[in-house]
Amino acid sequence: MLARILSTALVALVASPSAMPLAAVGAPTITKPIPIDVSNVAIPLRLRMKVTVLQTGDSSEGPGNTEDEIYFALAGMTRVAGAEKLLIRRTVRPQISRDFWEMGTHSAERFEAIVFEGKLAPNDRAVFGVLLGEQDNAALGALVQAFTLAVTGLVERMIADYAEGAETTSISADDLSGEMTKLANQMMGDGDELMGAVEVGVKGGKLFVKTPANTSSSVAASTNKTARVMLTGGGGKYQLDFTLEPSAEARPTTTTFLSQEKDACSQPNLFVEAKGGGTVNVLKGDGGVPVRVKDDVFHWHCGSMSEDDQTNAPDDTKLVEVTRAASGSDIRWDCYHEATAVPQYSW
Ligand SMILES: [Ca+2]
Ligand SMILES: [Ca+2]
Ligand SMILES: [Ca+2]
Repeated sequence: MLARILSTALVALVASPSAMPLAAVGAPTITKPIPIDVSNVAIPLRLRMKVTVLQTGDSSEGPGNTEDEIYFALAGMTRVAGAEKLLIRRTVRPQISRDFWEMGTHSAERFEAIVFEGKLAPNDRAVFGVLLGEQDNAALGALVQAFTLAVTGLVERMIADYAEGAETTSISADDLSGEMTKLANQMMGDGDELMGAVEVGVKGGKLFVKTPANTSSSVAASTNKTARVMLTGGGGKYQLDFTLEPSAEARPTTTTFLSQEKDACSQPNLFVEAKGGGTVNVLKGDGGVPVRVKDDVFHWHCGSMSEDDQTNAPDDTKLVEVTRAASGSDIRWDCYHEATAVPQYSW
């Protein structure tokens, strides 16, 4: 982009009669560099979000309920080159095998998502409200107050940050408020819990995060490019890590937990065939050793390589994390689907 602007500027210089007055022809020419306004060049950016569970909310609701059923919802607004746009609400769940991202000690520990990919100049801005939800059957009465306080504060904060320094924003601000209210009403209507809510955005080419009062959320650390937010709603503890980066960087991979499978091997060495050839040796006592497998039917060898066992993991399995008991023969396979994350919004 800069190179194109530069070459255009040079062509303009050569072609401009005023830049080459006739009187100067034949005389030594001194070409002064033309100042180029780079203060508002749009840069292609990506905003990533990583969600990590530290403690599930459902584990406080009784024995046997170890896993949370997590999803996220979001909406936002952009002002790019002076044009305002509402980014309409969406609720994000995996598209395969399960309705929800199950998270906890027996399922996924984390997943990654992309909030947006798009060009932003320093004068542009983008703001998003991100809600982390948990499927539950909670009583509506208890949810209303928590949602109302959190979402009201969040929307006020977002509109203030978005409108700052702008001449007209009222239409988008009203629309955003409507989108966020619809999200909250839908989540409450389903009896789902709000684990946390955060405003995240880009202003002046820099990342910012805010956690208004009553959102059960707090900013643990933040720079112009990264931020960590802790969510403690619904009796749980979740960590959100945001990263603002050039969109030329590789997109993150997001994993979706499918199931746990069990097998047995009493030998010291367990060789698991990996996608693309070779084996990974998993020893007794190893925990969560990742192996990318060729598909849902993958082979493994207990001790002697002449044995050839196979595990029939769920369809769509791309990755297994292998855990072996320190003594005895138990093997646990945590099976995941793996895919490249796609942006929730792009421009
Ligand atoms: Ca819950
Ligand atoms: Ca649960
Ligand atoms: Ca639940």
